[in-house]
Amino acid sequence: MPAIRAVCVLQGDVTGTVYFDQNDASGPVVLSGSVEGLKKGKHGFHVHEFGDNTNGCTSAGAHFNPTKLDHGSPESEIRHVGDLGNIEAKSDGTSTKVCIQDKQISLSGPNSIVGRTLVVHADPDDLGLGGHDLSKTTGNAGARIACGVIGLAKV
Ligand SMILES: [Cu+2]
Ligand SMILES: [Zn+2]
Repeated sequence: MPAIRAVCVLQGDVTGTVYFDQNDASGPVVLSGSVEGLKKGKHGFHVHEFGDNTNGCTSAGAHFNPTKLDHGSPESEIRHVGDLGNIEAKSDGTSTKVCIQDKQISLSGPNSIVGRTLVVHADPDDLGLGGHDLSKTTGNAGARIACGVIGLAKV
């Protein structure tokens, strides 16, 4: 299988560009890029089900969850495929590097995230452990402050 690359341009209250690279269809996907303008702290970072932004980030639906499990940490066996945890801004308004490697998302097959939406949230994702009503569905990560559709890119 040839390497596949996808890209997402994030737009909203913050902006960013994130690349997704996968060398082997059964191997990990490496995310790289940056998000500009975040408030200091952790921000939930997920792939949501639909590549639909007709009514803003809301139209992207829930977390991409083809295996019908509860929300969780990216390291957990029990998680949504779209659960990428958090990105963390070191201080207000600066550029935050995205540097994530994930074994569940893919750029082809049943776990493909191509044509879906990447969302950045206002608040930290509690990784399913917060004890809040929303912990097991969204990680209680708050508003969707930026999003973009993930599309195929030139390798
Ligand atoms: Cu989300
Ligand atoms: Zn989730």
